[in-house]
Amino acid sequence: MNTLRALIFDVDGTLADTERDGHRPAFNAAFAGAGLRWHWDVAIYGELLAVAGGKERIRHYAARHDPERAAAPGFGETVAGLHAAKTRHYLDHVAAGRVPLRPGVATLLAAARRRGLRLAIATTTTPDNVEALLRATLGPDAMGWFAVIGAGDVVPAKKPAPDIYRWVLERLELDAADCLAVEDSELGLAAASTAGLRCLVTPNAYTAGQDFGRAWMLRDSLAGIGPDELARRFAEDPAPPAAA
Ligand code: XBP
Ligand code: MG
Repeated sequence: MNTLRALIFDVDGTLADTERDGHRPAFNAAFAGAGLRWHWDVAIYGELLAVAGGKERIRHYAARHDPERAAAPGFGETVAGLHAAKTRHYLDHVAAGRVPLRPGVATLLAAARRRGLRLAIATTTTPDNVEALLRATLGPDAMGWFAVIGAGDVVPAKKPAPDIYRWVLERLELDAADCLAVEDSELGLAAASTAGLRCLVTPNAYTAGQDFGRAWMLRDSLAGIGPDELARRFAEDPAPPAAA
């Protein structure tokens, strides 16, 4: 029997709907600021979400839509500059309080803390973005709620690689079999599952319709689910297969 000891949350799409009206316009503002005629509309951005990570997403798009520029010397610095500008735009947006948490998230986090569960973050997004969101939505002490925050380039391979979950598990000093991942996407589910974690998936408008066959639990939202029920269900279920 396994005991639930920690919840490991993805950020984008899971804690908050950050993509369509947060990251996407920030990318577009960075492109416009650099004089590029690139624009990611809602549909294009949905397709680009198949690539995790902002810098990786820019490179992927450029290779297909602006191949000469992408092949030119110095394009690596161009990407770094665009991404830094994008992050500044995104941080302004979040700090202004324009990105609320998804329903049930704040309640679940607070209840999990009261129950003594440890909390952690495993995300591909930039660390500053995580801090800005937690502070803007949960208050100035919110970073301290999380025992481990794994974000951005701390691991070279982003989701669906399991690396960020393994990085977090190592620092939590817990077995995957005693932790639950919370994700919104197929990429995130793959990362968590390959790391040997059970995964609760709560899809959003961009990820609904993806394949969540490997999910331990699938819910429209985190509202109405508490740590007691999660821990009970967790204890009843056999451990997932050992991590690959
Ligand atoms: C989220 C992402 C992130 C954001 C952009 O994936 O892919 O890259 O879209 O953030 P997940 P950065 O929710 O699976 O972690 O621009 O800071 O990379
Ligand atoms: Mg996500």
